[in-house]
Amino acid sequence: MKRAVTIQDISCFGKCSLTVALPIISAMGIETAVIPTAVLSTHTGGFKGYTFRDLTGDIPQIASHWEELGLSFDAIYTGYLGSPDQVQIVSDFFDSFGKEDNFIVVDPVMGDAGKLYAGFTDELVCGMRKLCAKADYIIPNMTEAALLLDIPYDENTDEERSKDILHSLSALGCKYPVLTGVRRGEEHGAVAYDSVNDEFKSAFCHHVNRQLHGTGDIFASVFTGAVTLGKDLGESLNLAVHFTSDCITATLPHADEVWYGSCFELCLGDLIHMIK
Ligand code: PXL
Repeated sequence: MKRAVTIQDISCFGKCSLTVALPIISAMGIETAVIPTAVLSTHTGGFKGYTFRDLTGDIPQIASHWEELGLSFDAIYTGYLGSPDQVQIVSDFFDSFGKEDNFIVVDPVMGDAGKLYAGFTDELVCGMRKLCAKADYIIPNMTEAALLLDIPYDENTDEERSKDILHSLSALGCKYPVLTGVRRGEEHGAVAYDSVNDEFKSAFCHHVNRQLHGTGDIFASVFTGAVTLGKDLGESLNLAVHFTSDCITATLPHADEVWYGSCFELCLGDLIHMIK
């Protein structure tokens, strides 16, 4: 059985980060260990007055206990990190647990639609850039790619620009950058660059016009799970694009009640079939 560890916050209500990654990666038949980086009462998108308990100090203690136990992971996947200190600690975790025969996925969660998420600073952006250099796969959206590359945000994701951005992202040091939220006419999807073989991959499906919180986390979780199961870059991209789109579609009839996230739970059964 494969084993992954995911390092990100737990937003107690709101369907993102760990409350998405844990059920999705587990449903894919992968043992999923977690390191919660912070506990929030809700996610920060649209809720007011949320609580935030920083667990930065716990991360090195958890890591050293795991080192004593001799634990190892097939995949290490990080998402939302709440502070620049956390970025450094996660970087140390990569040094301890990253091996020749496993891989690291960094989802540089920092913002969307051209805006940084609440509480994020330039220092965190700088730290995230360094973390991306240590990753095998990074999964930014256009906002995060612009922040990582220090270029102005621009929604244009035509083929030439996406390829330029992927090239520049790979120059940060990661082998396989993946760019999400890419539009091509009526289609929506993701593109990736395999810098080892100098090949581009892409996956698209029909665009569903609805922005929902946590869809980036759904994409990154399915993608990480698929690579962990040994699927290649193109297949993993395809699965992540189609499953994320299915989750958005499944949410449409409930979109007024569930404004804070997607009804991904309704699609978990299908995911089990999609990976066969
Ligand atoms: O989905 C990304 C995410 C993760 N964690 C927290 C968030 C967000 C996006 O808003 O607020 C706490």
